[in-house]
Amino acid sequence: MNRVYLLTGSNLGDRVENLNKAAQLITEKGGLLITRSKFYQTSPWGPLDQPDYLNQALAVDTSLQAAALMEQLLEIEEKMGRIRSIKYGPRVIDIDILFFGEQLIQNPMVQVPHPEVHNRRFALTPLAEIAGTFIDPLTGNTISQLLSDCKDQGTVLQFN
Ligand code: PH2
Ligand code: MG
Ligand code: MG
Repeated sequence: MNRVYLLTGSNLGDRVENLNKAAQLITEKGGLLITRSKFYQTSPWGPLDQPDYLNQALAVDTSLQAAALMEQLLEIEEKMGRIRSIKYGPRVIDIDILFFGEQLIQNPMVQVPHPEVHNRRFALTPLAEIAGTFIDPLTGNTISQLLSDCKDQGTVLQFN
């Protein structure tokens, strides 16, 4: 069993409904949902001419290996109507694996820790809410430390 940290994001359609639906499908197909952060409204990273995102971090316990979990997540994205077009462009749903236990994995299918997690406030803020003391196996720093060191100027606001 591994504790994994996921980030969901949506900036098209009913964003709350999309993140809720993704969380439900993740529990059905990925593993046991342990915690969800609040929703955060975040300014788009990448092309700025797209709507703000809602992002949420999730802690999940899974018995799947990383590649198998990734396959399930991609299926959920497809089922929810994600069309892959513009890089970093708008999307109904995106589900990223931020951390997969303490594992370090670098292959074309799966990269954990997520190669950009250290540079993205929209990922670190929700993650710090649910796992501030988790230690990044790459740097040895806690998530809270990564967040205070993060240079990303993007806006991240709690969403009610
Ligand atoms: N995801 C992206 C590109 N840009 N910006 C924010 N704020 N949140 C995201 O989840 C996000 C993004 C590509 O995965
Ligand atoms: Mg992403
Ligand atoms: Mg993705």
